[in-house]
Amino acid sequence: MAGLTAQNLAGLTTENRMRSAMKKTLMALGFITLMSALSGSPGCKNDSGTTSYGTPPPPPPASNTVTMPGLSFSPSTLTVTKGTTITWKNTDATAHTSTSDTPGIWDTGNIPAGSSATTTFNTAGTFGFHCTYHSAMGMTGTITVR
Ligand SMILES: [Cu+2]
Repeated sequence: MAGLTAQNLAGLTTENRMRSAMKKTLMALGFITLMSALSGSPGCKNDSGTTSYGTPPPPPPASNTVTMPGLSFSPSTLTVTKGTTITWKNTDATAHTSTSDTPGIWDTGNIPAGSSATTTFNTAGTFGFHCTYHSAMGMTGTITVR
């Protein structure tokens, strides 16, 4: 236990010294690059995994599915990060669409029952959407991209 602690402290000191010297570079290259550099260097193997510092990289864009049960979107309100691809999965017994309220942003066109379509959201904003067949029946939603 004591030996392990000493080793960890030594590792931490080494990391901190290295961090000071390379701070700007590390900040530019990011955490992933640091991790791969450490794991790619056998001499530094004791250092990898003993400490965690800095801001983790943002999570990769999520893949989200919106289903269409009973003349509705589920979820009807969602927030995603830029770059997210939404799969519109028609789980209903009738055809639907996912169409932006503002014309021309996106429109899946007809999605037959049991089929899917995808839309990738690369622009931040809040977008209302609807099914062109059933918007009057409340088949609407809102997606926030940030
Ligand atoms: Cu519909």
